[in-house]
Amino acid sequence: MKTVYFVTGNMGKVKEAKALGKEFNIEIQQIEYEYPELQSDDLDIIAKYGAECASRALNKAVIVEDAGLFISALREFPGPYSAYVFKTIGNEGILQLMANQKDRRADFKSAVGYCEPGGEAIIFTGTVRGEIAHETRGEHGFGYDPIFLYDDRTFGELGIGGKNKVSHRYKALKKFVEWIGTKDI
Ligand code: ITT
Repeated sequence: MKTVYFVTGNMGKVKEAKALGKEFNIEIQQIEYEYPELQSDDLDIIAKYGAECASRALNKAVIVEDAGLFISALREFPGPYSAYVFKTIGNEGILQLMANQKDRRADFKSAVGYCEPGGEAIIFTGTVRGEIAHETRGEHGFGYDPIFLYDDRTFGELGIGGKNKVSHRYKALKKFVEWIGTKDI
C-alpha cells in the first residue's frame, strides 16, 4: 500500500483524508509541521509554495492543502483568510455579516499541493457550491461546516461519510490519489 504524508495541523482535514485513503487503498499519515503560508488571493499559489517548503524542510514527498470559504455576497470573503477569520469572528460573525443578505451562495475551495524534495509542486483542486445557512446546525466536521448548507443539510449535519461524497477536499484529494496511483512512487 502506498503511504502519503499529509502536512497539516488540522485534524478535521486528516480524518477526511484518511477516510478517502481507505477507499483508494492509500495510507494517509499526518505530519505536523508549520510551513510558511504565503499571502495571496490564490489558494493554488499558497498550496504550491507551502508544498515546496514542506517537502524541502522534511526531505520527503508530501502533500499540503490550502482551503477556504468564498461567499458571493461578501465578494469572496473570507477566501484565503478563512483560518484567521474563523479564529477571530467565527461562524457567529459570518452569520451576522450575512444577516440581511438574500444571496447566500458560497463555495468551499481546496488546493492540494504535492511536492518531492527539490522539485516543483503539482496542484490538484476541488470546489463545492452551497449556501450559508441562517443558523449553525450539526455537530460533525470543523470550521465553517455547521453554516455551510449543501442541499438541505449543513456539512455539520452530514458527517464525514456524506461530506466526503461531495466536498471540495474530497474532489481535490481524489484527483491527487488517482494521479499518484499511476506513478511509480
Ligand atoms: P493547515 O494549514 O495546517 O492544513 P488550517 O486549518 O490552517 O490547517 P487552512 O489554512 O487551509 O487550514 O485554513 C482554512 C480554514 O478554512 C480552516 O481553518 C477552516 O476554518 C476553514 N475550512 C477549510 N476547509 C473547511 C471545511 O471542509 N469545512 C469547514 N471549514 C473549512
